[in-house]
Amino acid sequence: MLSPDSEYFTKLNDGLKPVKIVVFESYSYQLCRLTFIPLEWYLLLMREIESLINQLKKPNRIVVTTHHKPDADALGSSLGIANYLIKKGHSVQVITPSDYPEFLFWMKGNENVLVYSEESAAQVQAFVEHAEVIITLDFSVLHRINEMGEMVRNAKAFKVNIDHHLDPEDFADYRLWNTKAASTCELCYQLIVEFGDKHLIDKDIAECLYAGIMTDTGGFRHQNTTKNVHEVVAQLIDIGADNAKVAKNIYDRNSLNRLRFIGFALSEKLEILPEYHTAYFAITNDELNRFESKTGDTEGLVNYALSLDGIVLAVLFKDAGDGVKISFRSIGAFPANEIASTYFNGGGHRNAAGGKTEWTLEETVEKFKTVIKDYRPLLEKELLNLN
Ligand SMILES: [Mn+2]
Repeated sequence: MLSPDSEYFTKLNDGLKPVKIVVFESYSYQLCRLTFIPLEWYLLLMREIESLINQLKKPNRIVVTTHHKPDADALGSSLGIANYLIKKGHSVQVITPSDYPEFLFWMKGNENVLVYSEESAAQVQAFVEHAEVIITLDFSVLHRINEMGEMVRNAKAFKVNIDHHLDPEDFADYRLWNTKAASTCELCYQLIVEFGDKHLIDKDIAECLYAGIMTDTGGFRHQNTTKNVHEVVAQLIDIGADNAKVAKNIYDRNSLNRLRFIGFALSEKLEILPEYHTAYFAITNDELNRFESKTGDTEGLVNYALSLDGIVLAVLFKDAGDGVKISFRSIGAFPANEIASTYFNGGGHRNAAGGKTEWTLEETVEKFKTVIKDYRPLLEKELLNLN
C-alpha cells in the first residue's frame, strides 16, 4: 500500500504534474496497482497512456535520443524502441549527444545512429525540429543531452520520457518513470507489452533490451536485481535473446591496451582511505593517452575498487583535459548520488552516480577528501550492515 510519504506522493508534493507520473512495481502494470492508488489518479494515468497510444496510431517521424556517453542501457533502450517503432511503420532516427563505446556497436541499427557533433549539429537540429514525436530514454533532465537539450525543449513534437533516475525535470507530454526499475530497457519492455505488441519483440530487439538490463544490474548482481528483472530477461531469452553472446560482446572484448591500463591502474593508482572505507583512482590525461584509452575503456574500473573487502564507497576521478569526470559507486544504503549532486554537479542512482568539475584533478580529489569527512558515520554504519 502506498503511504503519503512514499515516493509517489513525495513527487506529487514537489509540484510535478500528477498526470504524468506512472507508478508500478511489476510488469502486470496494466492494473497499475489499481487497488492501491486513488481511482482519480488511475483514470488520469490511463488517459495519459491513451494519449501516447493515440499519438502512435498513425505513422510518425520519430526522434529517439538518450544521454551523453550512452551506456548499454541508454543505447539498448534507444535501439530496442527504435527497431520496434520501425516495425510499427514509423520513420525513426536515433540520435546520441556524444559517441559511445565500440562494445555496443553490435546492436541492430547501430549503423544508422546519428552522433551529435559540430559537423552534424545542423542535421540533428533539422531532425529534432521536424519530429512529430521525440522519445527521450534513460535520462530525465535535459542538460544530460548537452546542446541537444534546448533543441528538444523548444521542439514542437509530442515528447516522451522513459527513465529510472531520480529527480526528473518536467518536460515530457508522456512520462513512464519508475525509480524502482533497474533499467530503462526494463521499462521499454513493459511499455511494448502494455501496448499489446509483445509479439513484435524479435531476437534483435530482445538482445538490445537484455544488454541494458544486464549492465544496469551489474550482471544481475546489484540490489536492483528484482524478481521482475529476472522475469523480464526470462521472457527476452524465451523470445530468442542470446544472453551469452550479449555478455561476451559487452564484458569480454577487451583490447590489449585496455587490459594493460586496468593492470596499471590497479597496481599503481588505487588509493585507499581506510578510515572512510573508501577507495579511489585518480587518472591523469597523460595516463589515459599512454594506453590509447578510448570511450568506454575506463568503464568498470571503479567496480574493482568497490570489490575490495571493507570498501563502502569507490570513486574514479578521470582528467578529461577540460575538467574532471567522476564516477561514484557505493554499496547498501550509502547515497553516492547525494555526494554527486551536492558537491560535484552530477547525480544518478543511490549506488551508481556521476559528476564533474572544472577544477584540476588534484583540486577535485582534495575537495572529495574534505566532503567525505561528514559521511564517516554513514560509511561506518554501512560497513557494519555488511557483516
Ligand atoms: Mn539506465
